[in-house]
Amino acid sequence: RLLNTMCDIPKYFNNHSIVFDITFCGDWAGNSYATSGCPGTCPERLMDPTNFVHAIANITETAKVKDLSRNIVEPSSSSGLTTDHGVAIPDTDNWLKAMDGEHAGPSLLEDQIAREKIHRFDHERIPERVVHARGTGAHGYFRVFDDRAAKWTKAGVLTDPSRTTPIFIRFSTVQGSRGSADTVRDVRGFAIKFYTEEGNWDLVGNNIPVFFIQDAIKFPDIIHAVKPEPHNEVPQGQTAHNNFWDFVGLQPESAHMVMWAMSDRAIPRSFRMMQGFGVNTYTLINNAGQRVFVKFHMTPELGVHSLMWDEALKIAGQDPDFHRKDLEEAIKSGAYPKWTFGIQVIEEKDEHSFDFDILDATKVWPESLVPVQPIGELVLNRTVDEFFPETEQAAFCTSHVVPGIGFSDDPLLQGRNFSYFDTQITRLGINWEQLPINRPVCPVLNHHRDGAMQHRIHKGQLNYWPNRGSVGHPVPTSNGSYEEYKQRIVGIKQRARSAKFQEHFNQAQLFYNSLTDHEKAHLISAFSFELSHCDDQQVYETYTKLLNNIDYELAKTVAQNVNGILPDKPARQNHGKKDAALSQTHFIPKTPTIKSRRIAILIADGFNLAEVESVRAALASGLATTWIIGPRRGKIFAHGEKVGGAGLVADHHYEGQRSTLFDALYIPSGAEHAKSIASNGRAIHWIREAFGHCKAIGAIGDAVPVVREAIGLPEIRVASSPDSTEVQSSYGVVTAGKYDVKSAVTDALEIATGN
Ligand code: HDD
Repeated sequence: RLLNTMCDIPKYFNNHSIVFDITFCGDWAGNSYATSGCPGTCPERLMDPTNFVHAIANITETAKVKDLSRNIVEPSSSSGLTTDHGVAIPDTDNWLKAMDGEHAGPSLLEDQIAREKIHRFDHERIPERVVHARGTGAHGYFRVFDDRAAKWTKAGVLTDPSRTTPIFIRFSTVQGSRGSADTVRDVRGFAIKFYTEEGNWDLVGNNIPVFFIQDAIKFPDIIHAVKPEPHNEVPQGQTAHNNFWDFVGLQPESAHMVMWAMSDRAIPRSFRMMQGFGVNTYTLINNAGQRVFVKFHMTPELGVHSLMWDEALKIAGQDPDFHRKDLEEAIKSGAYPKWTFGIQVIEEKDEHSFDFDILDATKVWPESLVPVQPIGELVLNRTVDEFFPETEQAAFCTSHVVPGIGFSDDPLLQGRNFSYFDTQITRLGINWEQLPINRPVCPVLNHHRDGAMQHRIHKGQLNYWPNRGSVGHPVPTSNGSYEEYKQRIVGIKQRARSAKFQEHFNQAQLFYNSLTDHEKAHLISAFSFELSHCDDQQVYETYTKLLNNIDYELAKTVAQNVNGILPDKPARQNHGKKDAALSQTHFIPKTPTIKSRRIAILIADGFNLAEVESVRAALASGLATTWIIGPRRGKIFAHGEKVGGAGLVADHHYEGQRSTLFDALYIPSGAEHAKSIASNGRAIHWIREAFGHCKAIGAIGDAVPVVREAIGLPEIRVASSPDSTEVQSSYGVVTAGKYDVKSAVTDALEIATGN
């Protein structure tokens, strides 16, 4: 009977392969069990959580892909078009009409086929996320390097190196609506769903390690202030407006996060080149029941890189889907985005040993005090098959953790734990966790029933607990279950914040001090841009005044730029402390890489083909992608080649793309080709703009004077003679009189090894 029942169980678990971890009780194999129970007290023993037969799924990297495959509809040419109720349709182009001979008559409401098509269309949209509406997602996996985290946590996902846990990540912006541009200045969401053997773990973080507010009750205020203003729904995808700056000017706890949001972090080059942070303080619990505080970190393999503000603004118009396409392009080309997963750990005994409260989400745990310990890696290796059912219907909850991971009293996290489940009910309905992208790959069995869009059909009579049932019905179990950490709580009920939560400027200053000069300059420009967009004098004056609490020079410069309040002395002394890991330059990979970088090759008829081919091959060896940009999209003829020859097919016309969409520019030699480029305004603009955005430019032979002229910088170093293969590099411009095609192999090797 037991075996028969076991054979039935997979049905409850949607036919997943299941590894049973069974404790037999006594002589339970007796066949009189069903009617009279096993000798002694079997039914009671079953109800005793310690004896529950617990099923654990054997999850692999592809488990979620397999799970989703149950819902995949393959394109099919063999089956005809049907209605939703499966009836074949002969014509989906013409509404049923009462035709008057050859002339159109009224369309008939009786046409159930047309009605169905229109009904379905009318209801295609669901509410967009109240924040983070614009986003994109991908599948991948997570694994740990070894079991080094086992001393802190019993979570298998964080300690068992034999596991490969499937993941889904959704990146997002915060302010804009679903159709807003990717490259706006904004925080980026970094939400991860780990489909673990013990259930789903959702880590819902950002690319900035701190938050605007300390207490979740302020969330509606900050979001109302940042979102488009209520009277005219302006602006879209921007914080550059009165309401945002009004709020943060009156809310000094936001000061630290505002510094990050005005830094280059808020205009990433790619989702693949951002750090991710869990932001809130969580806890880890080990097998001995001991607890530590933890923060989660994701560090990108490619380093942390940003756009320049001018680029970000232009790309928002030129290619509003820039980040979305970048992620797809990288995954499809095999340059799988990868992050090291690390943790910062603080022992319970040290909770109060810092000059900030470790439960305050407006503070980082400086890495100089609490180092990040790498424990695993995340890789994205699969794009979604369809955006809506996967990315749009993906729904995350900070409250979804697995045994071994817990919460802290971080007041922001506590509120988040309520809010996410709640919002999914509005967006997707109460059964949102049954949607393919959200459902766990391990068994889900309980007495929750019904609700709109219920997809599960539970067999049996019993939908409550306790019940008179036996095997096949879920019973509470302590075997591998989630157990709350036994935390002693003593308190006086009051609306208040603890003392250390009152200090707001130390870490804003630490962040500013830690930036390089160019990062500081970018930050000053960002403040100046944003506050210039505020036309309410009270707003920009209040904020420039607040800046003086962070840094006197910063406040002075911004105040001058935007006509704010010019301070005559610092509002508080700069403590002068720095932390290297706060500057994004800290994350430049030890071995520089051009993997997945986009390089534009600007050509015209008469270019040097052999040179282009060998440079391309060298770049490809470093896994960069090259794009031919020509005076027309189609064949461009090389020097010595007849019109009508094979040519090199340009991927884009000069007007079809802009330098902003590429990381570097290379112009080969070739006299006629160089002459054409020099006389084409758009081609010159390509060179000037690339230089203005500090992109690497390579030019050889006849292209060198063209580049020099376009940039208007005679100081650029060039080879001593046009025949020289000697490479000169200055101001990011690399030139040579001649390219020794044979050296392509050496160049490739240097590129591939990052030298
Ligand atoms: Fe939130 C979405 C990140 C504070 C309430 N949040 C959302 C998403 C991310 C974050 C990445 C998008 C998830 C997705 O891709 O579907 N939120 C954060 C971080 C926070 C934070 C890092 C601070 C540490 N959030 C926060 C607070 C509240 C919310 C304090 C409410 C009290 N967040 C929501 C939400 C959203 C959301 C309204 C909108 C869509 C969703 O949840 O699923 O519930």
